[in-house]
Parts: sequence; structure tokens; C-alpha cells
Amino acid sequence: MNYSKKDLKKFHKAEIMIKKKLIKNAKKIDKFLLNFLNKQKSSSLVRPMKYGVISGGKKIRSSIILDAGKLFKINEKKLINICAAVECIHSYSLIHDDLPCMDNDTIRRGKPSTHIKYGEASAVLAGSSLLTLAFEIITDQKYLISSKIKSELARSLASCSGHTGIAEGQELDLKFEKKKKNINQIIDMQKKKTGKLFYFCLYATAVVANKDEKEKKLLSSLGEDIGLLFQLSDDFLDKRGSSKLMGKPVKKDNKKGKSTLLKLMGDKKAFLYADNLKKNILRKLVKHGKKAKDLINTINFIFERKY
Ligand code: GRG
Repeated sequence: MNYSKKDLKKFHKAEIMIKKKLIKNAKKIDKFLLNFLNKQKSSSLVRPMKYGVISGGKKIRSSIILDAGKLFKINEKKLINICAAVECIHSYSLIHDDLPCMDNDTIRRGKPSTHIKYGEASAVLAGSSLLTLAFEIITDQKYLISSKIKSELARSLASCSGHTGIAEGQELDLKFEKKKKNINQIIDMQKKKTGKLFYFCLYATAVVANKDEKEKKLLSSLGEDIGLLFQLSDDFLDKRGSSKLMGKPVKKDNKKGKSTLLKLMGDKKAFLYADNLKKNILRKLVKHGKKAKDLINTINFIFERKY
């Protein structure tokens, strides 16, 4: 597609703005996590936990939560615990994903993976401790939302992370290696592995905003689709991206025989599938008008990102 100079300038400006927003949000979440951990009794696992979750990663899931909060004018203070909990679960999954028994990756976020830095046993324990920390953060007494909402958040976060969510997605991802899988099997696996945490991000904002079941369902399914879009762009970046920008090795999927939509459909069809998915997601946000501006910008970033 040919873009005018004016369009390109506009895209460039939007890209700079979203990068600034991601950095600002990441700093906020890091600060919250540091404070939370510092207020707890210390332990020898705090160092590998901080190494895995603080000062690293885009913290895009937190930005999605804060952007979605704007749809319902939710005060950020009511969402910060949810962001921090989600980042704990996400970092936990990455620490475990990098282990030799899983994807066996030695570099993550531009530095040695947690098990390379601290050893396998400490990485397993630090990862598991981040999982439980997520639930301490959601149910913290100082978190000023009702107990009913806290328990609904904890229940959903557990089911999105466990055997009906991320863990099952990872199990399928590993089982599908070097096997021929059809489109529905791959979408199901990717929606669980990556989509379920994004599902939770949007579900959680609907819960905090006291929305009815219908709206919670609509938003969480939108979140799952955003997660699928994120995974599709991750697959493209593995094939064509820069390991320097990504902070992790690229071109691994082919070597490992991963089942991806990109491999099944080929570049052109997979791009069209992703473009269509993005358009469908954006269409569902039209009813929110200007309040969806930030969320739309983040979704566009997910589709076009280089890291
Ligand atoms: C039960 C939570 C849980 C985990 C155990 C290991 C495992 C099961 C799941 C791994 C799931 C996984 C690695 C999904 C990949 C999702 C993905 C595309 C990650 C990259 O996310 P980015 O780009 O990473 O947001 P940064 O580094 O920016 O945070």
C-alpha cells in the first residue's frame, strides 16, 4: 500500500506516543511491584523474582487493562493491582517457558533467562512464587475494591492461568511440535497459551466496572481475540523480526517444528487473517466512541510492532 508523507508522519507520531505510554505504564507497575515486595518479609527468592518481573518487558497487558479501564472511566488506582498481578503471571509463564524442559531458551528480554542467571531450581521456585504473589496482590487488604469483586477476579485469574488456560495452551503447544494440526486446533492452542491472559485483562475491567454478564462475555472474548492477534504478530516476528529488538532469539519456531497459523497458511493468508481479526476487534469497539482511542492505538501497535 502507498502512503502519503502526511500519513507516514501521522503513523510515526502515533508510534512514538504509544512507546512513551508503554514506558510510562511499565514504570508505574514496576514501582508498585517493588513497593509490594519490599513491604513483605524478604526471602532468597526475591532476587530471581525481581529479575523475572521488574524492569523488563513491554508490560503490554497492563496497558491493555488501563486502556480498557478508560472505556468505563475507571480510576487507575482501582486497576493497578490487577495490572501487577497479570504481569506476575505473565513473567512466571515466561520463566517456566524458557526452562530446558519447555522451550529451552537462554535469552529473554535481552538478558540471560532466569534459569541461566540463577539456576533451574531457583527459576522454578521464583516462577511459582510469582504465580502465588499474583493472588496476594489481587486479594490484598489494602486494595480498595469489594471482597466480592476480589474473589471474582481471583477465580477468573486462576482459571485463565491453569489447566483450562495458559498451562493447557503450553501443554498443547509442546505436544503439537512436529505434528500436523488443523486451523481450529492451532487457534484453540494459541487462544489458551496467549489469549487467556488478555481475556482476563478485559474481563477484569468489566468486573471492576460492575458490568452485566453479557458485557463481561463480550469484553473477555474481545480480549481473547486481542491475545490471538498478539500471538500472530509474535509468530511473524519470529520469522522476520530482529532478535536485538525482540530481546530474544528469533527463527526458532521452524527449527522446533512449532504449529503456527503462519506455517499452516503461509505469509500472505496469515497476514490477511490477522488483518481481518484486527478489523473485527476494532469494529466491536466503535460503540465506545472516543473512549476507545487509547485501546485502539494499542491494538494497532500490537499488529504493527517490531518488538
Ligand atoms: C500456568 C501461567 C502458567 C505457566 C506455565 C510455561 C507456560 C505454562 C506457559 C507459557 C505461555 C507462553 C510463553 C506464552 C507466550 C506468550 C507470548 C507471545 C509471550 C511474549 O510476550 P511479550 O512480548 O513479552 O509481551 P515481554 O517480554 O514484552 O513481557
